Amino acid sequence: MTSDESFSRMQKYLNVEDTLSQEFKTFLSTLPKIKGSFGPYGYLYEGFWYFPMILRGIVAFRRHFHPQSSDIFLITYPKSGTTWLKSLVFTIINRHRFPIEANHPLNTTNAHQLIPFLETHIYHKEENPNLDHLPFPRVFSTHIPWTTLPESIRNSSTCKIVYLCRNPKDIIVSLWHFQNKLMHDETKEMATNSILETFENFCQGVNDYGPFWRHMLDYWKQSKENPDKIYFLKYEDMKEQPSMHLRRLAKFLDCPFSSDEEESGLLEDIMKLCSFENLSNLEINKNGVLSYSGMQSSVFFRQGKTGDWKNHLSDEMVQKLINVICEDKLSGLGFN
Ligand code: PAP
Repeated sequence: MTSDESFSRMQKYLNVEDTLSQEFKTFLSTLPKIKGSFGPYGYLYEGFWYFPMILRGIVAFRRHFHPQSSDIFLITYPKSGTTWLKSLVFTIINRHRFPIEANHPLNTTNAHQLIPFLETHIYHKEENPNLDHLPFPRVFSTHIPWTTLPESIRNSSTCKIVYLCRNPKDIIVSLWHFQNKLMHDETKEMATNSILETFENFCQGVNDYGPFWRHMLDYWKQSKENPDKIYFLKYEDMKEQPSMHLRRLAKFLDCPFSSDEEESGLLEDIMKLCSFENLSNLEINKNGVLSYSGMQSSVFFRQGKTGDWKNHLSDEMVQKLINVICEDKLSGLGFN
């Protein structure tokens, strides 16, 4: 597929306005809306902002999804390391079925295809898709906030949730690059080119799935109350102490590493397979296209590092984010 064909498929995927049902349009008309920097309009639903295409998937998911007791949900705020988390969890839970060898699925398939997004993949095309073919345990991913998850998942005592969180300064920079990568000469309105605009929107919470701090805090609080159900992981910690966090993650997912596996160097092999350096250099991730969205797989790989915000955010911006947003919203809750 050429990049133009891929772009036109992606356009169709994002711009669903023409394909919305009358029922959904009526529903949208009841919601507060704001001109979006990415996409035509953002709509406020249960305290969070969404692009219509995403909201349609969320509504269908909430209406039709039935959790199974062994379901695993990988949840992130966008640009927090979703691709990495999907790669790691897929490899951990399938390590007996798919040993780390040349023909491992991650070598030929982008992680977003292996672990599908609920709202933008599974419930994007169909209102009520049949999920019977999925192997157990089923693993899904989503950016949906805690309070918008179906009650059946929130109340389940057996489903597991892994929430990956990232430094918001790096999220902003990653988001800005992502939006600009999706921008096309003819459709500049699709994305902003100014990091200041992305930054201001983020601070006001008016980007997809925003506000960030509420998204992250709700999962953090839930993880404190129910640590067997929600595992709260930080991108930066995973970078600093990968083995320790991989071990904890596998234990949380009820598939701990045996001492033989540890001694054989399996943890290091998993980290290597799922590393940014390895994945971003695979043909499938350099030139492949995601079948469900038409997006180039490469848009999910940029630097994969911590601290790039230092190259993009001014002191003033950092001060605003830390003082006004983070400390104001997070103080008193013991979140660092
Ligand atoms: P999302 O949009 O679905 O949430 P996500 O994977 O969170 O995808 O976004 C891409 C970010 O994860 C990029 O961050 P950056 O812009 O700061 O570089 C991307 O580089 C990073 N990323 C992708 N794969 C990996 C990986 N294997 N290890 C670490 N970071 C990764």
